[in-house]
Amino acid sequence: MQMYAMNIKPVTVILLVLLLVGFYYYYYYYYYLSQYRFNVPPCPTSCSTSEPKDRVPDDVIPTDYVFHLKTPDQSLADTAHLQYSQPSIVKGRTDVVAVTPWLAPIVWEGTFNPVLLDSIYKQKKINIAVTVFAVGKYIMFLKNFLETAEKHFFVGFNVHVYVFTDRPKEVPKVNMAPGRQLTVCSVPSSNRWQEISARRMELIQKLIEEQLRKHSNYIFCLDVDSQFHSRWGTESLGGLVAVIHPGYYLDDRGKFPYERRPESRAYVAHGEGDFYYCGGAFGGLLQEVFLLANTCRSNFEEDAKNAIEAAWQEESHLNRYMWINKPSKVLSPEYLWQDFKPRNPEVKTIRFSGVIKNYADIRPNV
Ligand code: UD2
Repeated sequence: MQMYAMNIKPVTVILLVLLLVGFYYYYYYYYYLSQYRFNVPPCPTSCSTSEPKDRVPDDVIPTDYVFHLKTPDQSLADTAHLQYSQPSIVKGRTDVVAVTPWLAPIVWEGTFNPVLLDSIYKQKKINIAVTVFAVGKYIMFLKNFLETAEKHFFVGFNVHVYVFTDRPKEVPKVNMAPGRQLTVCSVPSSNRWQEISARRMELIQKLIEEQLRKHSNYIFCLDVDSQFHSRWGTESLGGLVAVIHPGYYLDDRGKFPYERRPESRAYVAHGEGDFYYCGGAFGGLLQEVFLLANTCRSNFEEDAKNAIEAAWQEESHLNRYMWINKPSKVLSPEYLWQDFKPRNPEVKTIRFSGVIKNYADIRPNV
């Protein structure tokens, strides 16, 4: 009996050790894999950017919204949506580049078929959220923004516009088509425009976390001092979507107004970077925009603790983020032109543009 007990002890100890080692590996791999679930690449060694730790739970949206594009329903009596022109791999735009070096599409007029794309996304019954901030005197831009959005932005789709303002009573009444709605969110005013602009990331992150989960599939975050001129639709949908800034796309990247101080978490060194993207328009799937907003916000706050504000506030942080986390779709400057700029020949259509404004009149500070 005693001999039996003595033999049992080492076996029990070995089993316990094996069990503990098993648990350790299970947790290590679970944590490791969950870090990369949304394709957030590891930080390069030169990078001081803190990568986000918070995750939106998996149930926000099924991944097939990006990758699974299914031919529209063939059983419908009306087959007009199937009669689109034949695609070609040798004929098309030759005056612009329509793909990035990491093989993301760059969307220009003439590179997509709107009828085909709409019919694919129509059957997915997608919901699109839009954020727009109209704080202080910027409320004056809201009416035109909303009215032109009704005419051109995802016409025929479910669109929910979230207006963030300190002047809720001044939000204009704009007739919206069925399936489209507007929610006003009150935010405090500020006497620094830089803070208003930069705080958007924090509020976008909170909106996704607290309200959009399970309601929306995609989100676009747009500047209010802008207007739509022609179609902005399903061709713009993607995981992480960035818009090329109209002011710099012909320049050498050395001239891009990236944040150049290494002390800042928005830093991009000379000789690095891809494109210069707009802070005034970006979007994508909820999870991706959540990660972007969360990272930009925490890096902005970290900079503030060290008494540094990036050259172009959240636009600088966004540029840093998009350099590390390559956008899966890039929208050409058709998607954010500037009204004071004459149209360049490669820009066949202007879809959205920043209106002419007098900064001294509308900003709370200079
Ligand atoms: C650029 C960007 C902008 C932002 C900024 C840097 C474009 C077209 N614009 O524009 O997105 O990255 O650089 O901070 O890429 N706002 C208010 N009230 C204010 C001030 C700003 O509501 O008093 C909101 C409003 O939605 C506005 C946005 O913040 O559209 C950006 O501010 P801006 O238009 O004054 O910034 P701007 O022209 O320097």
